[in-house]
Amino acid sequence: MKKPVIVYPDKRLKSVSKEVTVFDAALHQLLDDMYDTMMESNGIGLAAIQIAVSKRVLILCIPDEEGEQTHDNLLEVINPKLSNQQGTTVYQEGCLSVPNFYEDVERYEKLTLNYQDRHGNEKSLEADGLLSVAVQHEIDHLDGKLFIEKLSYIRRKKFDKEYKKLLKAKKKEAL
Ligand code: QAP
Ligand code: CO
Repeated sequence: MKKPVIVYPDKRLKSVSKEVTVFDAALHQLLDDMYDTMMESNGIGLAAIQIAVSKRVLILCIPDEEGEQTHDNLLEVINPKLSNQQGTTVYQEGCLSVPNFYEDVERYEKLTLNYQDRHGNEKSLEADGLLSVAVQHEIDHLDGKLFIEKLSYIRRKKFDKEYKKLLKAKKKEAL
């Protein structure tokens, strides 16, 4: 089932998520709810804290060459650990918890991801390109960090201004 996505400046987005120790039906339900929420919100990645669950769980579904998001490309990542980070790359990022704002962010170009799947099995993969960027963006959520914190001073000022304007417009709409 689709869940509400919490948005900046909600303080829960700053919390550090806890390791998963039990791989049960409740965890599988969480992963399924995250999938429904991500797909219905037109996202390519989602961390559990974005639906207010403080666990080290994230999902990714990177579109293929035709721009299609297929269930075969769904990656369910639990208790992730990064290593072998190499190079730098810049990508224009967005976030379901920071709606309608996109800005260039610098990340590692390549990395190795170790994680557990929904059954607790240990997995490992090498990532580059958009997958690498998305993994880093989502792991930041588990550590209570948002991509806007990585912007230069001048770009952060631009964000503060634009986002305030957006929140004001939304409040008006709600009246
Ligand atoms: C994180 O972000 C990401 O503002 C996933 O109105 C972003 O799925 C990883 C979205 C870029 C790598 C590169 C944002 C949808 C989706 C919005 C998302 C919006 C509608 C963001
Ligand atoms: Co995000």
